[in-house]
Amino acid sequence: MTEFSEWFHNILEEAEIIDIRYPVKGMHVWQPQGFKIRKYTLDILRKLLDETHEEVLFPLLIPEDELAKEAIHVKGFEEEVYWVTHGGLTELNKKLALRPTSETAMYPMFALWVRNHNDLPFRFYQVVNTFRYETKHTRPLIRVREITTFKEAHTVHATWEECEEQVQKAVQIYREFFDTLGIPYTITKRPQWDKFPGAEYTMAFDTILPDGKTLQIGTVHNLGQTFAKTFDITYETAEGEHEYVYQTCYGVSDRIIASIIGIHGDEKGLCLPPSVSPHQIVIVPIIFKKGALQVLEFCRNMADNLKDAGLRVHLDERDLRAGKKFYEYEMRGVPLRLEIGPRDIKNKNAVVFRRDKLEKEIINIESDTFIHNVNSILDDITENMKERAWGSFNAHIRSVETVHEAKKEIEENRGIVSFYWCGDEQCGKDLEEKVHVDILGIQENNISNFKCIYCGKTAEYKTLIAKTY
Ligand code: A5A
Ligand code: MG
Ligand code: ZN
Repeated sequence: MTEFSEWFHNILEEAEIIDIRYPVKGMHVWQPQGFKIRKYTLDILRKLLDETHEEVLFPLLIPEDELAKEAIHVKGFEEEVYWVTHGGLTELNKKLALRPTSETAMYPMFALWVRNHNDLPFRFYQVVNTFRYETKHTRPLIRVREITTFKEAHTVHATWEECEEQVQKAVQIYREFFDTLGIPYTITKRPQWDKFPGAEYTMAFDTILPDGKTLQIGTVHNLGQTFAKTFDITYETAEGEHEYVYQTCYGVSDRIIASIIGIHGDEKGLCLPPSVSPHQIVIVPIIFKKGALQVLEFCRNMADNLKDAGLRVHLDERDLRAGKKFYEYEMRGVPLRLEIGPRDIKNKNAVVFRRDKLEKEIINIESDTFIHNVNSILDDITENMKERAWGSFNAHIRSVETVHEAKKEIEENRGIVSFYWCGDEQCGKDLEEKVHVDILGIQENNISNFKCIYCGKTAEYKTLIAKTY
């Protein structure tokens, strides 16, 4: 693969996912193909969340005084907030922030909604656009200033234990979500200096893009009672006392789509998991002058049958060379291609091309089990893509025993390097500077008999470092 970022930009353009020519930095246009991938991806996520959450929709604008209430939170976002200062020509007497995230939009309302212990827990989510004036280099879908696909969940609990449980449940939901998409990940607890502003702690999912740099693709935050105290969110206990609630929030973004594209793609272009591909199957009729109509009719009938079975199928009747069509659908990442000519109809067998393996198989097209067989191939594609992605991911995680080794591994092979670390902030920051990496976080607690790779003190944590996006 050519340099990843070049490949990535080219495929976004060629496959008509995103148009980056919109004249505001960090803000881009979803084109129909991209929008469909986004939609199917969100469908999967919604389905997972809807089992235990309710979807809501809060306003985009947050009054300055609400945003400012939680001091640590606002400090974390102060350099990234876009402000609305005018209504027409009139200067507003209270500035309004474009939400960088929605804690300070939602929690004043939560304070009104939460009354009694019987009301709890609350589990809400919304899918919205959020705005962050990012100062680091912006990249489409990866670091944007308008995050167009910000799924944020916010939960409210009566006890710390329930809150902790919810963190685990959220991690489990994201696991399932990324597993469905075949996106590999590590789960770590971020260092204290890198947690979400206002959180007790942050759990993060990171994946590795083809250039060996990691991308944070999701975070789950235990907010404890920090926001509850700031926004006065209390509930009445069974004993009639008023207690502050405990909260969590967790989010994912457009980076999911970036990962699907980056991780599964290859030199031919996109390779989409069937679950999110706008077309799961394309039928390409192989037409000769003789018998053309018969082939088309057969293909239309086949397309109808596949559609009736709930599959997203496209019959390409355009008067173009088959080879040109093959090239296009390979580039667009369509998982399965069926090639149907007069001889195939006669023999009841056709060529089916798998985008993941770039291999052809023969499939019986007239048996009762045709639909079943197509479905099993699609399942096998999903499974194969997932295995392949995890294989490559695991090959890019190596554990080391010295700082020198860590530096060498990162410089030569990128990816993720793991070792034991004491957990001390100053030690961690020195290490980050010395090795030119970021600490992703800690993986396991309560390890004994190991020494910190950097300072030599007792190490309690297996720690992951990487060059990050
Ligand atoms: N309220 C919580 C959920 C929150 O805002 N968490 S967060 O700040 O960590 O953002 C959630 C996720 O959004 C991150 O894990 C990251 O995957 C993604 N994200 C953050 N900034 C982004 C940006 N500028 N562009 C694209 N995705 C971004
Ligand atoms: Mg930031
Ligand atoms: Zn140390």
